[in-house]
Amino acid sequence: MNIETQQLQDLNAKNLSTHKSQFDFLTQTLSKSNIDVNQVIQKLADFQVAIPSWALGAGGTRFGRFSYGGEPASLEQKIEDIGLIHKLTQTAGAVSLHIPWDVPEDYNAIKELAAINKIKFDAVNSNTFQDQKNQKETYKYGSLSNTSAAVREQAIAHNKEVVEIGNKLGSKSLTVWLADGASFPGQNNFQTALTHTQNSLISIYEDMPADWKMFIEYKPYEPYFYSTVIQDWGTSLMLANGCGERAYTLVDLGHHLPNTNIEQIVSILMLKGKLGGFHFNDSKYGDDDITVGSIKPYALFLIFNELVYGMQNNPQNPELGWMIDASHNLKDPLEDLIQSLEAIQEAYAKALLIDQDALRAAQENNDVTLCQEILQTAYRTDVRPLVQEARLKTGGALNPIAAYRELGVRDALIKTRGKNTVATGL
Ligand code: LRH
Ligand code: MN
Ligand code: MN
Repeated sequence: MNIETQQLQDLNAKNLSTHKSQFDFLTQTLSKSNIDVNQVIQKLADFQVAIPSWALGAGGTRFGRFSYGGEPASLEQKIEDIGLIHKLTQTAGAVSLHIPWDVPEDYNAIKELAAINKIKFDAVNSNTFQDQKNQKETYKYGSLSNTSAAVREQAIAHNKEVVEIGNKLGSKSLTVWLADGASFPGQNNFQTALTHTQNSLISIYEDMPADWKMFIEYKPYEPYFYSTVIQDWGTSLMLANGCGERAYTLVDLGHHLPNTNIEQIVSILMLKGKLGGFHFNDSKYGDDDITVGSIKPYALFLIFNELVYGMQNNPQNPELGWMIDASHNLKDPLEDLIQSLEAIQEAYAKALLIDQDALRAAQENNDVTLCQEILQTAYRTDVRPLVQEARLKTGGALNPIAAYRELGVRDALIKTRGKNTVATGL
């Protein structure tokens, strides 16, 4: 399945005049508030989010898995799927690989295919939360934190191998997420587990090429339910500091207890120059991994407000690795990812409209009402014409979901790949 530029232009032509009038109206309104619309559009066009290699098939729950049909059976097909999403949205110019779910067989062929589809290789993810075939030691009682040196060594070696794989593809960062923890009080010695984890991470860190970054992801619970070794951003930051300059915290939106103020975490990590990567998703209860912006779009906007502030005011923080980490079992996985990308772009666009100078002045004057007005004026603006204009400029679809359906992408994929397909992932 291939989407031709001409096909998109033909589809866009049908809605062009409506778009133009909406865009012109919004531009006039925003210009009155001294907003440089062209600059906003350029920022939106430049913003690229990596698609996780584990989210292209229908996800499962721990109770079951239902095939969606036409799912990718190989890494090649996954790259092709990301190529389709990127063609439509012009926002998905990267892939984040999970190893060993998606180890390339032929590196040159994969690199070539990715280049054709204009896809870069973003952070590579290690996996020490499942035992793999022919693996000597088990991760049942943890990996980098395990009481057994042999298990820790195996997990360290796996992470080093993931870096090697990523290096051959042009990746520049490793994301480490550990399931390590305990389900029962007394099961673990907290101090020993953390000390082992720090030492294991240092060993991986010291082996990374000099231009690589390490992202340390935290999560409060699941799969274990009493304690998790890297439970929160403070623990992650402590471990990152213990490794060195190129180790950072990774924030996954789903990895917080209900009502946690994630935007404040983002802000403080950027102040300290230690926010490295981001996993977008949304949730109602726990690490639900559902479509970005589907439950708490205002929270997402507030997070983007801090990200925009940090990108403008915190040169000590590196450029961030943006990734989606969402996957579920109901919608067409590609439509789901397109919706996530749109939600990200919208939240970013709204945050770019915030009058930062006015907000700062209102904060200094303790004008609480005005602070809220400034934020909500930006939030209540319908920014979709800006996001559409950015897509139009870069050759994408004005309406990606509508285009996806009109082009019959899923039917074409089912035709070539079959109805009862299963992709690697969760
Ligand atoms: C853990 C997690 C982590 C994994 C991914 C599959 O919940 O967020 O990032 O690598 O899910
Ligand atoms: Mn994650
Ligand atoms: Mn998660």
